[in-house]
Amino acid sequence: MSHILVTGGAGFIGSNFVHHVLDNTVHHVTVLDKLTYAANTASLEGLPASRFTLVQGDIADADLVDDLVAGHDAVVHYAAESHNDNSLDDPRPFLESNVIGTYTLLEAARRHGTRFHHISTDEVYGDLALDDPNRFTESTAYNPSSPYSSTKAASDLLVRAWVRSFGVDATISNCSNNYGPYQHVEKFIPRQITNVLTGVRPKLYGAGANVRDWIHADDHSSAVLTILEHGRIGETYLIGADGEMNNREVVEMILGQLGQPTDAYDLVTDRVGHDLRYAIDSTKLRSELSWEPRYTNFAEGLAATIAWYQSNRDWWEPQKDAAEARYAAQGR
Ligand code: NAD
Ligand code: TDX
Repeated sequence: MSHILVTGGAGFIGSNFVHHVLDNTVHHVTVLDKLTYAANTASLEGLPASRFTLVQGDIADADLVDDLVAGHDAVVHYAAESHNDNSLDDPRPFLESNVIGTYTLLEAARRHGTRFHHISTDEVYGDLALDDPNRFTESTAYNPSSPYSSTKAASDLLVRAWVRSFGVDATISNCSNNYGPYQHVEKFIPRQITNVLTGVRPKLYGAGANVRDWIHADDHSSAVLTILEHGRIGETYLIGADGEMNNREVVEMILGQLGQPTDAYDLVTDRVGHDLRYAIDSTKLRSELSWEPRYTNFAEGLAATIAWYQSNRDWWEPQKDAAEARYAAQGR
């Protein structure tokens, strides 16, 4: 049996991966999480105590990280400051967690010869024109736009350098926009669902024409486990499920599924530097490692996600006022 250290395992995608590993393998999981505003330990309730341990701590704490990495067979690194809007207000925590934190983990993996998988984003590639026939591939040049995406790009480059210079056994995955249960209400889809559930109109940035390539978090987790078990060391794999939609279409679908008029949203001040379109070509992952997404019907996945937010108000209500206060201060 392997012991896997999952950083950021109390966040949206990390907690989904923890459940996925415990449900589908015999591995033991330790979560290392700072428990920032973005974490929710309720996402980890009910896990088997014999196979799961939660450690509260910072991935930039070198002594703690060294101790933990020494006792594990693999590290799967999700921990990050993850929200673009916050990075535009205050970039420093993004540098500390995403860059220094990743560096700290890599040094420990190097010392202990530990398998390392780094979770990253398609945002490192910048954006595409709406009519560009191309999608991002593993060979697309890095061109990040925001403080958030530039720190993720920096962390990817650190991983590549630690593979080449120090022989760390690492892989990288860059995934498109995730949706599903347990996502923080600051993010687009949960913000709009919980707005409608609290009697507030959804807020679209700019004209709502920006395109995101949606993937269910369960599909992201199955892809990461596949890469951890079968990926080639030193390689990058793009993860996506062919889910391109513009933001207006998504808001209209949320409103429609919640029985509201589909034009009952507000257009608000655009995000500065707002990336226009992301689109992933995941051919390498599919052909080399035989991975396929299970959630290929976005409307069905969205309906299940809406149902989850409707029946889990205790999970998200405590975060909602603080998230909306941050948006109000930004005029959004
Ligand atoms: P999230 O904000 O929901 O969770 C991040 C978690 O990391 C939180 O639990 C937080 O407490 C923890 N964390 C932050 N800084 C830490 C530190 N210094 N030490 C220890 N723990 C710390 O984020 P998410 O949406 O689940 O994203 C997880 C990862 O996936 C990130 O690396 C992100 O870049 C990447 N990613 C996200 C998406 C997406 O659509 N959400 C898409 C592609 C990649
Ligand atoms: O209220 C909103 N209105 C709106 O129109 C919010 C919160 C967002 N938007 C737009 C901005 C984006 O075009 O919706 C789109 C999605 O926004 P976010 O949920 O903030 O996601 P994004 O900026 O695309 O980044 C996400 O995907 C890539 C994650 O937050 C990142 O962590 C991941 O790397």
